[in-house]
Amino acid sequence: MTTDIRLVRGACPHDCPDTCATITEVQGNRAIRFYADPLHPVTGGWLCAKVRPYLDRVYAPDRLLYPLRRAGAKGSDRWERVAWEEAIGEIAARWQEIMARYGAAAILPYSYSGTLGLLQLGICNARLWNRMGASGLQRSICGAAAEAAVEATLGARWAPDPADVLHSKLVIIWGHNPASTGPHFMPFLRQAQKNGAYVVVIDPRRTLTARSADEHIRPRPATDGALALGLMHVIFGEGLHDEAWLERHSVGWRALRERAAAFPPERVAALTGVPHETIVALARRYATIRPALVKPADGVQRHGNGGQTFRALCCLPAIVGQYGVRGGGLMYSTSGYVKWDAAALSHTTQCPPTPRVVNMNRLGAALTGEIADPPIMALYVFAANPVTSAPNAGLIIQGLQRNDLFTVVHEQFMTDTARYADIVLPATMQLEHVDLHKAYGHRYLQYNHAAVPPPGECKSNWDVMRLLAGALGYTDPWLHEDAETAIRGVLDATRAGNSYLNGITLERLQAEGTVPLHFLPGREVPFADGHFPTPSGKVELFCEAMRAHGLDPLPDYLQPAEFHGHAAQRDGGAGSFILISGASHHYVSSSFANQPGLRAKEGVPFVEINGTDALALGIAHGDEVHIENARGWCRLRAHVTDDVPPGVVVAPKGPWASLSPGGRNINRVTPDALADLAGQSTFHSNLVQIRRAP
Ligand SMILES: Nc1nc2c(c(=O)[nH]1)N[C@H]1C(S)=C(S)[C@@H](COP(=O)(O)OP(=O)(O)OC[C@H]3O[C@@H](n4cnc5c(=O)[nH]c(N)nc54)[C@H](O)[C@@H]3O)O[C@H]1N2
Ligand SMILES: Nc1nc2c(c(=O)[nH]1)N[C@H]1C(S)=C(S)[C@@H](COP(=O)(O)OP(=O)(O)OC[C@H]3O[C@@H](n4cnc5c(=O)[nH]c(N)nc54)[C@H](O)[C@@H]3O)O[C@H]1N2
Ligand code: SF4
Ligand SMILES: [Mo]
Repeated sequence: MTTDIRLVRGACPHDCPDTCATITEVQGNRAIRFYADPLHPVTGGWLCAKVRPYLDRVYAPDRLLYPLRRAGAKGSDRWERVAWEEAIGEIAARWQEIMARYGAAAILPYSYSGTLGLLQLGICNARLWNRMGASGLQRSICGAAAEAAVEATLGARWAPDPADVLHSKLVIIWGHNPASTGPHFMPFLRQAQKNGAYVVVIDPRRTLTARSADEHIRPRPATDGALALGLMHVIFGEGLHDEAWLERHSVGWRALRERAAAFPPERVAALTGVPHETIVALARRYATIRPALVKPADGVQRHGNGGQTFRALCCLPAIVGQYGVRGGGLMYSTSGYVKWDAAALSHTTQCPPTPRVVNMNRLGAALTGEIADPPIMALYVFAANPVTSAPNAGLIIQGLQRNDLFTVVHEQFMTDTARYADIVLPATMQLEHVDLHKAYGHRYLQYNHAAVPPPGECKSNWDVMRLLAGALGYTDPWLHEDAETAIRGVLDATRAGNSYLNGITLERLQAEGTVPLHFLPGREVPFADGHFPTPSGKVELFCEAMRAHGLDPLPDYLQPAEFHGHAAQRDGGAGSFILISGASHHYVSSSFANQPGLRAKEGVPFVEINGTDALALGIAHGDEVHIENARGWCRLRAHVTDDVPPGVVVAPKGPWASLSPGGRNINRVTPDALADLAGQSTFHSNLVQIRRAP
């Protein structure tokens, strides 16, 4: 007997600006088809290569289905199955012991972006931990410096609708590779280009995005701050700035002009490696072609100087009066339109103060002694895979091997991190739980209905939190709400103070799936009313608030510490290389990197090296190479290509160590040093040595 087919609306939960609207066809209890919502204005009826075969992930034979307890040495991957009650009881008992002896600060929850849902991430990384008084996590692995720079300079993380690029005549995509990392922007960009827009990509690597640009400019890594100041130098010097706009809407433009005076094109050419004429031509284009859009993402700020670099990028549209113009301005992130009500989300007023905050980029150091009084004695990881994705992974593994550390990992798969757990709990996937999603690349909310029941004994993040709260004896109702009540509470509280949510109820989200944010007339284009929600009400080119971060209030260019003493102009062969490890095309960070179909497409983990360098090192295309620095080493397959310039090598993030040659991945060599702003990660300020593997 065949049962009817139901269509269930959902949202892609992964860390990607596009937050696609999805449809699952369900027959009985089984999802039989999964595809894009054809009517969503940004999803546009197609999903990316990663998520199109999503049912392979949902029904993967290696999914975790039952709680497991370690039955061998840490990391030995030997397990015994246990019942949920036993697992939860053991976790609660161990935590209570630790709290009694060291205080709850000795417990560290670690989560990041396996899902971006309001419930399964937002509420789950707040409520229980606040109630316990556990250590907080500084969530700075991704775009913290850019976020802080945008908020300080403009007052809010607002961005145009992606379709507004159809009004642009010049688009500068800066340290961003949307063809891989936010692919639903590309059809809009193609159309803009057909309409005559001139597209410039600024990236040391010839990315998929750069291939189809009108111009590709390749600065040396981490010199973008100098490049931006050099553009300002030319614009001010030639009187092409919009003085009337600057007078009315900005703070400190004359001081910034003085700063930019120190960056003449000759100096900037020497620093960046970008020819002098290219700098002058781009500055003139940017000042005269309107509307002009600058679209940066996070790759450019994962450097020691990422905060100041991003400050400089945020200043550019002001110099030429492009904020508030449709098709102009800055397109970084839309996530500031809806900031979930903090009290409703986390109930902090009913909780002890957070005792301390641990920077997630320093996880290895934190577990091995940097954090004391009390030391970290318990780690709870969910929606994250730090052994694969966090920097200086060797030190993290050293920490996870501590016999006195109690580690719990809630996961969908036996990841590199889960292998080091004492207890592994099986997690649901997006088709099996409910959630609400806002996007960082568009301005629609997406509701995700559960489509099928969880397989085996999988439980959602929120359901596990509720069990843990119960086992710890917490009776607060906000730790036990059902999923819908929790989402409704945060949505309703947020809507009360946020006009972008006018008329957006849970019922409407559930019925319609996709709901556009509400823009009051005249506010569709960010900053169109000339007001910036900064302390001055203006664009803060000179930003007093930067002093509190120990930074110059004016944007500046300083070389990251990792590069001090490193020859600016390399001769190839000798010395060290700058290693960039940005997004891979077929994975989202380490998510999907265990899926056979996608691994086959991505290929053996590789590093791109320029032909000149390869020749000098005796490396041929396809050779195995040894990459090394003081932090560690890994082995990758060499791709010899002029997609990377001499002196720079590129090895995409994502491959699991356990599925890589030698059982190691690129994060064995990446730095856990912090950037100049917001505790930002510095993955790309990374010097390595390379040689042919014996
Ligand atoms: N397919 C895929 N999509 C993803 C992800 C993924 O892993 N795979 N990750 C998701 C996540 S977590 C994020 S944060 C976003 C990131 O989105 P993006 O920021 O677009 O992605 P990245 O590849 O990290 O960095 C973009 C580019 O920055 C360049 N870059 C590095 N250093 C410099 C520099 O000094 N100057 C300049 N000008 N460019 C530089 C890199 O070469 C890279 O091409 O993408 C999301 N989407
Ligand atoms: N070398 C290098 N490394 C990088 C970067 C880089 O540029 N270079 N970029 C960094 C960036 S931008 C980011 S954002 C981080 C991301 O780092 P992480 O946040 O650690 O992301 P992933 O590695 O994708 O791991 C997410 C895990 O969550 C699991 N998961 C998914 N959904 C759920 C759920 O609902 N519940 C539970 N319990 N688990 C779930 C997935 O199976 C997956 O194993 O990586 C960083 N790593
Ligand atoms: S990863 Fe991005 S592009 Fe792919 S389906 Fe999800 S939201 Fe869409
Ligand atoms: Mo990220």
